Amino acid sequence: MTDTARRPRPTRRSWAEPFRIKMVEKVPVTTREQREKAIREAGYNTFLLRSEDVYIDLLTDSGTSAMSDWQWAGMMLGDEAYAGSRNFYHLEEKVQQYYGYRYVVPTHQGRGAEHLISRILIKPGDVIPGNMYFTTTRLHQELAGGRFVDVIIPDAHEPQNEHPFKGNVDLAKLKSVIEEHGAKRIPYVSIAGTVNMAGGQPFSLENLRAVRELTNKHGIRIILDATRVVENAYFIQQREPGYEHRPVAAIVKEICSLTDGCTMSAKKDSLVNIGGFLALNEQDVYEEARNLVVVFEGLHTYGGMAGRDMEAVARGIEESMDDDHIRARVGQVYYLGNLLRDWGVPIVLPVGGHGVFLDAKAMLPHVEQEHYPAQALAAAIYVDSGVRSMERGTVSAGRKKETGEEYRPKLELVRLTIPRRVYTQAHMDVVAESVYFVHQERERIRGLKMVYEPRYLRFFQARFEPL
Ligand code: PLI
Repeated sequence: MTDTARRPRPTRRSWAEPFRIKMVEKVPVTTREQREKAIREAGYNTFLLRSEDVYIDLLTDSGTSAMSDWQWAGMMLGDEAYAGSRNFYHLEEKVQQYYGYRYVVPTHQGRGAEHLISRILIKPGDVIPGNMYFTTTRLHQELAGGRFVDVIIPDAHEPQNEHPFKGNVDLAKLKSVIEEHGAKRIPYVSIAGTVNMAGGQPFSLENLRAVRELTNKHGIRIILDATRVVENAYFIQQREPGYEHRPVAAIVKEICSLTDGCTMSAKKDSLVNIGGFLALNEQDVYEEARNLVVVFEGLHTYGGMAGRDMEAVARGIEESMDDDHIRARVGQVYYLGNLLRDWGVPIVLPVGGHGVFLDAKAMLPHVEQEHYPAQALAAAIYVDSGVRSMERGTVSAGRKKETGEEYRPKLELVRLTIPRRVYTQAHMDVVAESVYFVHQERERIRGLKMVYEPRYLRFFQARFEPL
């Protein structure tokens, strides 16, 4: 649209972000030729691009948020004592206040917490049911000798299915997993807020309550992946009858009260660049975590974070629970998602909490799944506009632990992940237009072959060549 283009007169009132910008960072502008060279050198993997070659970075919402002036002010109050930092006690207080768990063990980020809880609770041969896998979570469960079993409702695997709570657990499936393996082989059920690999889809409180009732009967714990639980709570407020007038913070507390502990990557909901924690209610599990954190992360009052980082997390937790903040955060994701949906680009519906997920299978039916259509699509979008996205399909799913075969997930997606408080509506317009034009020319996109495959979490470092 040019400066002189006319817009139709308004028929509604808009909302705007509950903040204003007081510092900016220049973003690199590149030519198509430069981008073609950059993606070739990166082995057609957007993780291997240099950020200097990226215009709008929608690789992830993890650790990419803009901190507030209040968080930055907190950074200056870092107490860098090796032991007993006051920032740890502030963090502990905020986790107890907002999430409601009794005990807090800080970790450098989410996977540090996943490592600890997997090591403590999982014995070789155990089975961990969950509402769809997440890459690092499943890997730590497997490294501890366990096996992940997916018990999410089947609707979650269908991109066009508009079920409002696609993150729900299929209770019949969970029941049959318990019957088949016995409660003794199930150390916990793993429940994630706004399920990442399903497209950022929430569970309902009604469903979580039913899971709690069933697990209580069998004496099985629930461990929550609280990484994006505030976004999940926002969807409950918007969609679940009876919650429309509850503050998001109250809904988060209610969710957590139905679980026995959580792992947390503070790099998402909590608006920081680094940090995480494990929170628990059981004293003996906590004691073991406090023992192990010293081995793998750092002393139990810093767990791999600087004092200043813990202060930023403590303050970020409080900011993340604000209803105006979360409405604007998810609202921006919806702005992008609605544009793409209206322009006929196939995306996962409903639009998720942290990103818009393109359905690469629907977009590139001419590319076989074994030739990684989502990986190829992410590379094509980058070349078109310098917008960096991420594959969430076959490459991310990896190989089966038992047979070494590649998983063939039903969902073959490209994630346009929106960092919190970072980009403007104009950035979203540029992204949507790029995806639209790539969609128009989709028949030109060819598949890829993998020429280098790392052993763990291969999507981060794998390299490809065009077919
Ligand atoms: O990246 P970490 O280690 O702080 O957190 C791991 C992690 C755990 N659970 C979930 C649901 C995640 O999304 C997650 C990390 N996600 C990343 C890095 C992402 O780009 O989605």
